[in-house]
Amino acid sequence: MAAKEEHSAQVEALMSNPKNIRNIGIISHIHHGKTCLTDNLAAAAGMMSGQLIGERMLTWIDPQERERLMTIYGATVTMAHKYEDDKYLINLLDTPGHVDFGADVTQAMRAVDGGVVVVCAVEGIMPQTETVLKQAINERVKPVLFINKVDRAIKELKLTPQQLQERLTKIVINVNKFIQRHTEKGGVSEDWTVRVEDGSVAFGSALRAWAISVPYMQSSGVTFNEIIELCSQDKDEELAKKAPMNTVVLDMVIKHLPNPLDSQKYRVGRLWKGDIESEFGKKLLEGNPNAPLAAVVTKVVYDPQAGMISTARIFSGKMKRGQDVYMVGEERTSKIQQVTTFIADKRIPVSEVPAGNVVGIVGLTNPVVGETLCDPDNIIEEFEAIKHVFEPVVTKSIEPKNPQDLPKLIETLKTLNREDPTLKIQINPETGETLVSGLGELHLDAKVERKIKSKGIEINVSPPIVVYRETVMGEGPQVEGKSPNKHNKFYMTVEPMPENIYKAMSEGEIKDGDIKGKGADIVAKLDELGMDRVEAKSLVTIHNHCMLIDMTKGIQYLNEAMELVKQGFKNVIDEGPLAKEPCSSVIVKLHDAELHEDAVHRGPAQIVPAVRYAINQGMLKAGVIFLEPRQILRVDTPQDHMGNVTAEVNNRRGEIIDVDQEEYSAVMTVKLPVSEMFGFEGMLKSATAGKGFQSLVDVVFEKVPRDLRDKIAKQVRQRKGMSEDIPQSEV
Ligand SMILES: Nc1nc2c(ncn2[C@@H]2O[C@H](COP(=O)(O)OP(=O)(O)O)[C@@H](O)[C@H]2O)c(=O)[nH]1
Ligand SMILES: [Mg+2]
Repeated sequence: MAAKEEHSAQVEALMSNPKNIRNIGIISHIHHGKTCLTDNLAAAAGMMSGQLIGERMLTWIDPQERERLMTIYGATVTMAHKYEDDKYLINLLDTPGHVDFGADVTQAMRAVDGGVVVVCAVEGIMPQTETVLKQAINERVKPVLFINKVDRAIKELKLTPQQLQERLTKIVINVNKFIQRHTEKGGVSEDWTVRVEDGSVAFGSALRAWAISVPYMQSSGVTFNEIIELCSQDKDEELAKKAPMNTVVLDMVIKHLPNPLDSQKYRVGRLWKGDIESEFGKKLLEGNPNAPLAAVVTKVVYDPQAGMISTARIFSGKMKRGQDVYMVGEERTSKIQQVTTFIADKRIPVSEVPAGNVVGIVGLTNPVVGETLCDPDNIIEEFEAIKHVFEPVVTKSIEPKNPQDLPKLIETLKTLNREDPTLKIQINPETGETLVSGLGELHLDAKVERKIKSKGIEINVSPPIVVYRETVMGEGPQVEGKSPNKHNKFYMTVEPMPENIYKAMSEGEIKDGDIKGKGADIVAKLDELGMDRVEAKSLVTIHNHCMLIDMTKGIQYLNEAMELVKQGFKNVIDEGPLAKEPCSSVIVKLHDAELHEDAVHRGPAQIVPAVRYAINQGMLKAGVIFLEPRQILRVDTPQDHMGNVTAEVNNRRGEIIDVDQEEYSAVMTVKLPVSEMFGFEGMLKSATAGKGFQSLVDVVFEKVPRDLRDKIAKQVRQRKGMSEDIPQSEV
C-alpha cells in the first residue's frame, strides 16, 4: 500500500474509537522548540526521514516561515502511536510562539483537549509561556510540561547534575504556581498542576530526539546521571536510542491528557451557549457520534487550488463528503466537498469523520473562524466566541499604487481577515483609505503586506500609526440637539462608563450589539455589576464598548425613529468629536425628545444630525480625552546595561514597573506607549551590545496626559486632512 493510503486506512480505523484519541496543542514562547518537537514526533511516526529533523520543519508550510525561521501559521499533524499494546490516534497542532501570531494559538485551543507546554531549560518561563498557558486553562485544555533544550543546559551551561536538577525543579515549581493561579477552585482544573513523579513532566532535547521522565526511568532503567554523561560526551544518538523522545512524550500525552469523551464532559458547559441539560446538550457532553452535528471552525487557510480550507473540531455527530452543513453565525447552508486529516500541508481525504476529531474541510464557502456548524434541519445554539488575548494596536494605511487595484486589494484583505481575525480592517468609503491594524509590525508585514504583494498588487504603505480612543473625563450637562428643520429635538447626556462594566465588555462577558427582546441576560449582568436596574433595562445598544440608554417614557413616534437615533449614536462613537478617532467607554443617555408627527419631517437627514450634535457637544462639554495603547514588556538585559535601557524608557514616556536582578542579568518590566515604541527593539539591541531582548506581557489602554491632548489631536487631524483647529463646545 502506498504511504498515503496506509496512513488514511490506519487513521480511519482509529477515528471512530474516541477513547484512543488525543487532540493536543504544542504551545510555548517563541523558539522554545515546538516545531522541532512536532517534527521529531512526526518523523518517529514514520512520516519523515529522521535525519531531516531540525532542518525539515514539516509544519513550516509558508515560504516566509523558512525565511524568518519561525512558525507563522501553525499546522496539524495526525499520527498514530502504540502505547501498552493499544493503538492511539494523535491530532497534534503545532502553534506559533510569537505574540504577533497569537490568533493561531487561541483558535487551536478550541480544537484540542490537552496541551504540551514546552519550556526551554535555558531561558525558563517567558511571558508568552504564561499567555498560552492561561489561554489553555481558560478553554479547559489540560497541560503537561516538556522541558526542552536540556542538551544546551548540560553542554553550554555546564551545570552539575545537582545544579541541573535545581534548574529543572525551579521551572516545574514556577509552571505550577502559574497553573494554580489560573485554575478554577473547586472546578475540574483545580488539580491540573504537573508532577515529575507521575510523568506529567518530561525533560529532553527535541533537536537531538531524546527525552526522559520518571516513569520511563523506572521502566527502562536509564538514570539521570547517565543522561548527563552521554549528553556531555555528545553521544546524543545513543541517548536517543535509549530514551527516544517520541515514546516518552507521546506516552505522557496518552497517560495524562484526556480523550475527547472525558474532556467534553467538562468542556462543553464552558464552550457552548446552549442548555447542557437539554436532550441535545446531553449528547453533546458525551460526544455522541450518532447525534446531530455540532462543530466549531478553528482555522481557515486560503489555498490557491482548493479555495478556503477550514479546520474544525467536531463535538457531536459526523461529517462526510457531500453533506450540507448550516453555519449558525452566518445563517446559511454550505456543502462540504471533502473531509480530510492533515499531515501539515498534505490533506488526506477520508470518507467520514466522527465526533471527537479535528477535521479538515474543503468546500465551506466563506468560512469564519469560530463559526458553529450544525445540521440544516437541527439548528443549534452557537459556541462561545473565540476570545483573542491582545487587541491590535499597530495600524498602517494601505493604498494600491494603481487605483484600479482597489477592489482586488479589498477582496484580498477580506480573505486575510478570515484567516486571522486579530487583524482589523477599516475601509473609509469616502476617502478610499484603508487602515489595517495588527498586533505588531511583524504581524502586518508577514500577514498583510507580503501577502498582498505576492498577489501582484503594488501598494503604498504608511509608517505605523497609533489609533487613539476618545472618551469623556466626567459627566456632562444635558444638551439639546435640534434637527435642521427644527421640528425634532433630543435631550441627551454623556458620562464615562464605570470601570467594572468596561472590563466585563473587554473580556467579552457583555458583547457589542443591539439588545434583543428583553435582554434579560444583560440586565442581570449589569445589575450584578452595580448598574441601576431601570437604566440597565433601558439599554438600547452597545457599540465599541459604548452604551446608548433610552431613559424616556411614552414619547410619541420615538419607536419609529429609534433606528436613526442609533445610527447617529454609532456615527459619533465611530468618529469622536476631537479627532474622529473611535470612542470608547462612554455612556450616552437620551432623557427627552420631541418628534414631528409627520414621518416625512423626521427622516435620516433630520434625526441623525440632531442626535450627533447632542452627543458631540455633550462630550466636548464633559471634556474629551484620549486613551492610548500602552504595552507592558519584559526586557531581558545584562545588568551593566540596565542604565541605558532605563534612560531609553524614560525618554519615551515609559515607566519601569519592576526590576528583578539575577546573577548577571536583569529582568525589567516596563510600560511604554505604543506611539513611542517604534524603533525600540533596535535601540534595545544597540543599548545592550546585542544582548537585550523584549517580550510582550500585556496591552492596556490608558489616559494620555491632558497636556499632550491637543498636540496629538492636531497630529491626527492633520493626517486625516482635517483642519488643525481643535473643536470647542458650542453650548
Ligand atoms: N540545542 C537545542 N536546540 C533546539 C532544541 N529544540 C529546538 N532547538 C532549536 O531552537 C530553535 C527554535 O526551534 P523551533 O522548533 O523553531 O521553536 P518554536 O518557535 O518553539 O517552534 C531552532 O534553531 C531549533 O533547532 C533542543 O532541544 N536543543
Ligand atoms: Mg514553531
